[in-house]
Amino acid sequence: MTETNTGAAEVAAPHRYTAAMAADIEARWQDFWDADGTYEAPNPSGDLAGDTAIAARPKKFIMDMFPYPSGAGLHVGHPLGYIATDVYARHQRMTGHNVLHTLGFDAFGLPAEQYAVQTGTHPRVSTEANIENMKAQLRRLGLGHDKRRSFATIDPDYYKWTQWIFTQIFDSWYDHESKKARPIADLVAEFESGERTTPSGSPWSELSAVERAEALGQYRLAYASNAPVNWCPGLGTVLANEEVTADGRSERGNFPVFKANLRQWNMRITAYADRLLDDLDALDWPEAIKLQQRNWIGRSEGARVDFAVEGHDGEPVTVFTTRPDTLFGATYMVLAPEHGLIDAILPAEWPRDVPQDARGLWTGGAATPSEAVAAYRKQAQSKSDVERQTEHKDKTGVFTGAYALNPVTGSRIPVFVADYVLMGYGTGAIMAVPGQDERDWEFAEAFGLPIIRTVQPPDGWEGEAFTGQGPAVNSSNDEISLDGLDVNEAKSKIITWLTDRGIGEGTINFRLRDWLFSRQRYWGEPFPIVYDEDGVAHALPESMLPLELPEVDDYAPRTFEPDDADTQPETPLSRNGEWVDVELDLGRGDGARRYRRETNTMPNWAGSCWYELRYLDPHNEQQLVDPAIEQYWMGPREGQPHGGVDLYVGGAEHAVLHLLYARFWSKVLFDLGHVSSVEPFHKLFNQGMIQAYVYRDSRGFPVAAAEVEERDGKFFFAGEPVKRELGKMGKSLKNAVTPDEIAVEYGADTLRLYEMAMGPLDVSRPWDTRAVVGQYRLLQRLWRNVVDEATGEVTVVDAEPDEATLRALHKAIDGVTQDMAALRFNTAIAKITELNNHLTKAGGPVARSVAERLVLLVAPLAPHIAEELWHRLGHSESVVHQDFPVADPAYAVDEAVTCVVQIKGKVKARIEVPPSITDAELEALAMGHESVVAALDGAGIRKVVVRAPKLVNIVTA
Ligand code: ANZ
Repeated sequence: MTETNTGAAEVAAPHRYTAAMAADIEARWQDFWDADGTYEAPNPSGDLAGDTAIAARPKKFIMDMFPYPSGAGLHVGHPLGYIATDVYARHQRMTGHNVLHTLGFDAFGLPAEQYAVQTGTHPRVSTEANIENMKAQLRRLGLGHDKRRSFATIDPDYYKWTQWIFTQIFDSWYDHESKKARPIADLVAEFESGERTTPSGSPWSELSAVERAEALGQYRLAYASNAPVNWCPGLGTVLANEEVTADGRSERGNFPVFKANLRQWNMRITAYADRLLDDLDALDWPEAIKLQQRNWIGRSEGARVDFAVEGHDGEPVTVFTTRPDTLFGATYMVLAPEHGLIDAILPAEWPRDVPQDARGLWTGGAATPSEAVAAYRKQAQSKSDVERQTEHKDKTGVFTGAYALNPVTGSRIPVFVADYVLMGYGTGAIMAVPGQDERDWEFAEAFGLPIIRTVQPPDGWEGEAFTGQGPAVNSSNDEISLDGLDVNEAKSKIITWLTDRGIGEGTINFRLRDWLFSRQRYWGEPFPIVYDEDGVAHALPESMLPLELPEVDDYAPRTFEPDDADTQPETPLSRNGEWVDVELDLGRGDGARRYRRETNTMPNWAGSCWYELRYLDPHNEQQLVDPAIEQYWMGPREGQPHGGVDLYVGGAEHAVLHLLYARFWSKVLFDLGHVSSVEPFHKLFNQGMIQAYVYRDSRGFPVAAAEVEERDGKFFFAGEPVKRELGKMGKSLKNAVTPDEIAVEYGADTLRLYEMAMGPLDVSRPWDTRAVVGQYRLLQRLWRNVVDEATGEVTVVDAEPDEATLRALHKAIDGVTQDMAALRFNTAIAKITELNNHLTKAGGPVARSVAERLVLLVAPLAPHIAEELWHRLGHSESVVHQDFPVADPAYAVDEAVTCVVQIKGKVKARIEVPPSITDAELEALAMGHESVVAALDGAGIRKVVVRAPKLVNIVTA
């Protein structure tokens, strides 16, 4: 406890702003705001319609990335973004906007399920308790949320609509001609009429129900397929790529992970790759995040080229290459170990021409090609994609015994299987050009394969691939020559040549993969899918939603011997026979039938893919969201051509997956006509992290940070010196600080101010409990400028402020206004502090007009004390909906500053300039000044150094 806020001083000043007084003020106003519905934003219609005058204002939809309700509760790092959006939202309310700001909970997730497995407590019970705890913590911060709009993703009337969206996605397909999703019924109609041929070529009428389902499955935006997935027997579940470490083990538990073919649900997000890329341009997002999304989508322009396989009349092997210009240098081929054509091209025996010296390496010591490939596949199965692609790792592979023909040189080139080629990218097969590709070079060196350069490297370039630009060499035959062309010219020439001969074409390839959507878990949304006797999947009609999770005793996935790759997952839901096997009438005209439910659950991402929409119309039972309400809050408008939330704040760790998935769902819903916004989030802002000091003793163990003492810049714990470093905040590092303890010690307003004052919002900053008191003192001085600490009387006077005070006031208003709009809350606080100090120093009572405007300036940042002072100043309406003060330009501009212009260090001119002048403006002004022009007298200028607003230094040649 610090002594500043308790003790003797209070007796002398019974009306001083102290922690106890802050606690009283804060609790009182929080109760008032709740009872009054102060933060309720009216909808234009529906059950949340309210004050029509407010609904007629321009809207602002301000949103946080909603939290997972963890059992550990909040530490002071968590609310940084929530406070920031709250300050911004309050400022927007005070500048004439109808502001929607609320917060829900992303509440499905693994921790609650694991806790259930350990303790038997139902995940719903522990999750709801955590939500209540977090709500109480958040309420103490005075966040101005419209509580009517809050929900958790585990609420059945929320996940009803998550399931409904799934059925919409399932029942649609992507029409690449009109470039949008359309109802699957349209596709059926095209198949029926013959306008579109079925994948098998047979007329639709002749297909069985199963064949029809298979045909549609190739088009549906949500489809089940047998795909190679990361199967982790030790955890009993399939994992996303992100959950697998670089050395092929589970991030959690460190168990081996295997590639296994399992039947899983997928979302065809790849259909939207182009639109997901293109629409980024109009979004107001940090460039770094846009770049990460672009890289993740990974658009590559290149070509597909067919290679015939010697002695094999079947399909050729098609490769994807970004460098078709290097085709003359393709001296071998590689197929991914999982490639479907391998078995068809394997000869029964090793050919005679396997080079003698490399025989052991090429054949892996196996008696036949099929044995060699089988052994190699087994070995490759246990590696992750990342591991397989690691550069400069020893390249492994085996010869298939087959040869392909290079279509331009006619050479026989050996076909290898090697794990540096991935099945999930391009066609899973490459033409290898060691002369121009580093990985191919390494492989060719290891296996003694020929290397032909097809791009001229610079002089002296030896011993490695040349991946740069240069003229083509060694690239002619009787029909075509690329020699001398640069890379781009050569690419387009060879693509035309290949296309004319029907053995290749230009294509675009994306790194983006379809989204694996099944999880073998209990605590997630059940799929609204049932299978009939033929195994055909059907979506449940809306009337059967929500499909609620069954009550179960056993939440655990079945785990297996960690090394047993041949096992199959058993989902917790599959053990509930009564829930799984059901008789239903799906309304398809065939009456009640027996079905089996899908027993996977949706991944954690599902609930956060559309939650912005539910905030708009949270109680709608008929529709996902009323279109008029959606249009009002989310619809496109000037400067926001794709519509979306006006400000979305959250951590940069969600740069890709959450944001990409949400964008994808948004586009599907738009295509199907359910929403008017194409994009969910127009402006995105990533807040920095609050870091914390970790103190370690001589053994390196963290000690309780709260008990560390500082003496002369050194740190001591229980008398022993400890070392300080910067790290994460959390229980394990013994440095977690909760908002509750800071609120008890100083009040929530001080906490809010401190968090906002720590630095620019997007920069990470270290928490320092000792520094919090600085903001507490600011509030005490603010209080003292309005209230007499001894009597509690308001001291302001109805007098005209002096000129200097007017200047200080309007400069502050002007600066704070700009800072608020730009989320620069730290500098806004600095300006408020300056104004407040000016008033303190001036002494004597403060003019009412100044005090009131100061309180309004503070209101977004420290709403409780502002509300209290506002009422004490005699107002009966809440400060929350007052107009933000407007600066009077006559007082807001600073007086001029004198700028000195020097030439070769000698002063040649003095110019009066505004203090806000930019370097460029100042340089132009100086260079045009008549004394400067005269002094230069046409001399050559070597350099101009500008330090706005005070100095311009011209260096002549
Ligand atoms: C021949 C070639 C010559 C290539 C050359 C590169 C340089 P990006 O840019 O990432 O799209 N590739 C294609 N499919 C692959 C797969 N499934 N696994 C591993 N590598 C694969 O990379 C495309 C290039 O990566 C392709 O172009 C192919 O190698 C390789 F001088 O083909 B290239």
